[in-house]
Amino acid sequence: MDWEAFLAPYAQAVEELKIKFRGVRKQFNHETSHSPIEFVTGRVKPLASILEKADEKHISYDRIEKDIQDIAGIRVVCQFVDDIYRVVDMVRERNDLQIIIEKDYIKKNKDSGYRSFHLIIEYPVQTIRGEKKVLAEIQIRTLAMNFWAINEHSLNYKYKGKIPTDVKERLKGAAEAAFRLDEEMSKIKKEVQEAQRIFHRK
Ligand code: 0O2
Ligand code: 0O2
Repeated sequence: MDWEAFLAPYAQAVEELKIKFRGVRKQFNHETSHSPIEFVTGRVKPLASILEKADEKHISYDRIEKDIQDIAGIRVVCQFVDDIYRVVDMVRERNDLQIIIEKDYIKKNKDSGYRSFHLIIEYPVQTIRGEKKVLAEIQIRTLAMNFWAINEHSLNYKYKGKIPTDVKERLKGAAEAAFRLDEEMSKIKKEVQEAQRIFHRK
């Protein structure tokens, strides 16, 4: 199996999608007072992680491109929870990609405490042998959700996926605290906007 050739269209998709979503942020910043996008990152899943996931989930090599849907990953980080749904609506309207699956882990968080909105999309990449459609995962989350997820991810790495029960419980507590912070910030934002409207009327 020529893995380098297999991964090339995914790398192309990640680069293109990063440019496109960073372009959206730039346009919002230029034309409005608030961009729903704070920053955008992306990565191609390392080959070792792809093979590990295939092994764990009993996915044969010829099924990897269908069954591992986050080989290409884009992450869109927002300030507020509302912004996440604005970004989701925007992605739904785009005609350069197609949404295959939507997973709302914000309304219903994962057992770990993880929250984010995931979109699995199909994205067409132009290659020298014509168009190749690849699957990609877009993770959309707030800064607070991101802070939690990157910390939990590095603990998972440290404990090789077997986080001790007491640490797990504290992480769940921290996830709730992060969510309360998001809710509180949203309330403050609305009050500030309301105050500004009243001020302008006067
Ligand atoms: P780990 O342990 O895998 O998290 P840029 O210069 O900004 O265009 P750059 O700096 O090469 O691109 O990378 P970027 O996009 O900032 O990503 C850096 C880290 O974020 C990587 O972590 C990625 O794993 C992680 N990451 C970014 N976007 C995604 C995503 O959409 N999905 C997933 N799963 N991870 C993402 P490290 O440093 O490799 O470590
Ligand atoms: P990495 O290192 O980010 O690439 P599964 O992966 O079996 O749980 P599924 O359906 O393949 O389930 O995907 P899911 O759970 O919708 O989303 C997969 C990705 O979401 C993960 O990729 C993580 O990036 C992120 N994610 C999901 N759950 C958690 C969690 O509890 N904590 C953190 N920190 N991230 C999570 P990978 O491949 O697991 O890893």
